[in-house]
Parts: sequence; structure tokens; C-alpha cells
Amino acid sequence: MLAYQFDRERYNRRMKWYLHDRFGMFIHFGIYSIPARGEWLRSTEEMPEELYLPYFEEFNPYALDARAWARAAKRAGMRYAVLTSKHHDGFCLFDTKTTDFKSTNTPYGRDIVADFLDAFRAEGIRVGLYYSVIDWHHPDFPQYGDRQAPLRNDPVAGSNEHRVFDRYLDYMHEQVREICTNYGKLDLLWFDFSYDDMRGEKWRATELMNMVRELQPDVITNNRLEVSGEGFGSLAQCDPTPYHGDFVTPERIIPPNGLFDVEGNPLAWEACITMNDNWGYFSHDTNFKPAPMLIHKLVECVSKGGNLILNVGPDATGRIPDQSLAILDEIGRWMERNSASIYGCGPAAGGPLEVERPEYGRITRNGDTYYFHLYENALGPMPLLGVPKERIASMRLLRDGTEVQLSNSWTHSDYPNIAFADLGPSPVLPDPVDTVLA
Ligand code: FHN
Repeated sequence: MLAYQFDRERYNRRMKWYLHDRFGMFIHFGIYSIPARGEWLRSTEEMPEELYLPYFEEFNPYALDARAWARAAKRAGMRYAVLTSKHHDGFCLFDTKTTDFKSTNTPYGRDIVADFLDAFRAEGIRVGLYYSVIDWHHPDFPQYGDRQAPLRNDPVAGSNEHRVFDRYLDYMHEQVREICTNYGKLDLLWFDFSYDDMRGEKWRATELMNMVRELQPDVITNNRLEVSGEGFGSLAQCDPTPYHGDFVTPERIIPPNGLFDVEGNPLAWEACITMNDNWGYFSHDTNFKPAPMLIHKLVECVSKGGNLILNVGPDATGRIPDQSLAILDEIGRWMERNSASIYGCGPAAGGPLEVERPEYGRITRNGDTYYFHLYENALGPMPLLGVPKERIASMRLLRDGTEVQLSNSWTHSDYPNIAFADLGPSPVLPDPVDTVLA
């Protein structure tokens, strides 16, 4: 295994923006948006490549407006965005020299990664690229299905199987080199995904990460090369030297109590969540989650020290579906009033107040300021707060600064602040009270 040096100081520096910004947009887009049955359709329908290639020949998302994508993310209060540069089908949204199976070789003809990066940077949103280490298009990688391990029965080194798979790894590493070299400074690299015994050095992970860290010294990466700790979606413990991955990526789950390394130190983590039940565009999937539920998920992630990256799957024209845009706008209206309880915030633990996790909602904290998010009607905040009354100096509605009269006996202004972030109107959620402590 190649040597590598984990630099804690450098790690803390590069993670600063990520741990502050908390909320990102995931974008799954590719030729699979034409059949519109999700990004796994080659596997789920066992579709041979000759039936898939016509989508490549047809691909022309004529209405794709990356700036409109970026503005939708900005309106929602998302501070970073990650686009699939290549998903498991092997189709590249960037102008790679390694293959003709790329967007610049379709009727659309454009380098979508370049357009995405330009548009989101122009809107002041940090940018990341998702890259699939699985590739059903490359001849040296099994056609589809993640259970077809390329190195079945762990052949001996130097065997033909190893040589063939090494050829694929050379290709994969070269593509990562291209995206780390040709598109300016990247803020985030999102690898996807390891499985069975295909993890760590089976991808030549240290060699890959040494190259990434040399070309993009400040980029942060997820843990899905799976060198440190098993399982990206599992709640397994991870080792405390995250050289091969800076944050853990529970998929579609929020860890009950956040995530910690084997020494008990809190880990950076990000829950990745779809708005409906699919990552890639799926025209019949109308099961979109209501915005308040997704706001709850965002608040819950931050209250447990994590981030939320929320997915959109643009359709074959390149448009983000109307249902997704409506959800993003409703989240944005909440964020406009309450983002102080998200950006720069984390768990209540570790602050000046000992306060239990309430069953009525979630608490986030930024330094000495606590934000109580009441999911249920506040029948009189005091009993809800679980905080000694003499520790509260004043209460305000976070959404509009309205004073909430509680008691005129509070005079201590040097106590920590508490603020409730109201979850806004919704058919399900009554307007809770929020408060500020000065
Ligand atoms: O197989 C992929 C899937 O298509 C999607 O990209 C998700 C996003 O986290 N990752 C893998 C499944 O875990």
C-alpha cells in the first residue's frame, strides 16, 4: 500500500466551509433521463448496451440551463452542489480524452460539467463532482449489476483477471485526473461506490487519493472508496485519520445520534436524500416528499452534526421537474427566515447549557446561541425548553423578531442565547413559537 500522510491541521482547514454551509444540491443527470426509469435501468432491466446506446445517439437536453439550476439551488439556500460527472453507465458529462461515450459526442455537443461549474460558481455556490468508480460501459468492467465482482474469487496478483481490471483502473484514474486537472478548483469530490470486497486498494485508493490531493489540495472527498471504515450507509465506526475520505455518507438515512470515529470523536457526515424515490429522473415517480418534511430532515442533520445534500433529477430536456422546483422554493422561503439556525450550526451538546434532545423537535447551536425547532405546537415554551427559567433573558420569534413575552424577571444578559427557528406554515405543522435569549 502506498504511503500517505494525514494532516489534521490541513483537514480542519479544508472542512471549515463544509461544516458551516450544511446544505447542498445533488444533481443526477445523464442519458438515463431519456428512458426516465432511473439511473439503474441498465441493471434493473438487464438492458444490453446495444439497447442503451440509442439514448446516447439521441441525447440533446435542449432546455438545459445550468444557470437556472444554480439559481434554483441559491433560492433554496443551498451553499454547494454536486453533479454526476459520470454515473455507473459510464456516460461522461465532461469532454474526456479517454472515451467517445461523452456529452460532447452527442447531438447536444456540450461539456455539461464545464457549464455546471461555470453557472454555480457564478452564483457563488461551491462546486463538486460525483464520479462513479463502477463503469458498465468499459469492456474491462462487468456490464451491469453491482454484484458481478470484477475480481471474482480474488485472483492472484499478476493473473489475467488482475491485468484486465488494472486496465480499467488505469482508465478510471485517468478520468479522475482529467476532472481534477481541466476544470479549475473543485470544492468537493463525491466517489460512488464500494461494495462486497470491491473497496479500498481494489480501486488502488491510496494511489488515487495521492493524485487527487496533489492536483486539488483543498478538495474534500466522501468516504466511498471505503478505506477507512466499512460501509457508506452503515453506521459503522470509522478510523480517525480520514485521508481517503473526509466525510461519511449515510444514504437516505439520518444516523440516530450522529457519527463518531473509533476514538469517539465526532465525524463529518452528510445524509444524501432524494425528493421522490429516485436519483435519476423517473417520470412515473410522483412520490415527492413535502417541503416541511425535508426541512425537518435538514434540521435533524444539523442537530446531529451532519449535512444534508438533497437531490434533483433533471429530465431529458435538461429541466429540473416542476415538483422539485416547488419544493426548493418552499424550502427557500423557510431558509430566508431561519437559516441562522442552519448555517454555522451544529449539535446542542458542548455548549454552556445542558439541554436534552426534546421529543417535540430538534435543537441546533451556534456558539452560545441555541435554536429550538418546535415540530409541535408550543403550549407555553417554558415547560418545553427543558432549560432553567433563570437562564433565559428574552424570547423572540426567529422568523420576524417578534418579542415573546415570558417573564419580566430576566435580567442576565450574559447568558447563552436560545432561539427557536419556526418551521413555517404547513398543513401538518402548526406555527411553533421561537425564542431568542440575549
Ligand atoms: O448506485 C448509486 C445510486 O444510483 C446513487 O447515485 C446513489 C447516490 O448516493 N449512490 C449509489 C447507491 O448508493
